[in-house]
Amino acid sequence: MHGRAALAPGITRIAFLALLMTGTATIAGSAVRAAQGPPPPRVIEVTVERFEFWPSAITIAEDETVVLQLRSEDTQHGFHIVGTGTNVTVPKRGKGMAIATLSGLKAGRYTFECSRLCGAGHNFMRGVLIVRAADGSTP
Ligand SMILES: [Cu+2]
Repeated sequence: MHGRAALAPGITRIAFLALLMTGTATIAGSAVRAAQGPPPPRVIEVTVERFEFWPSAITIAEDETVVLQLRSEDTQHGFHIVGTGTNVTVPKRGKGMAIATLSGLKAGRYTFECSRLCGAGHNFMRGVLIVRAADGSTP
């Protein structure tokens, strides 16, 4: 116990220094990005499980780019926004996530649904995407 305790301070100091340097590099990177272009898109996390999406209502703005990160809590599912080209497979729990980037959608209400057969309630697995118009009104 005593032997280990004597070693620890040195290791901790090196780890802290490395952390400090990494942190500095990250902050510098963000500053450069901010000066060069628009802020990164908004990320919305969506949980998918039999037989629902959460949140089941998502609101975005017409001129906004949004990244949806979809994770399953059980089996494989799909995420399809009816009337758009968005249709991704959401891997089963623990196997990662699906990414759907939304941009350039016209104002309106879109239905999204599961597009991979996942069980008895599959056909009821739906939600709504509301795209607000540029003037802020909701269709
Ligand atoms: Cu399904």
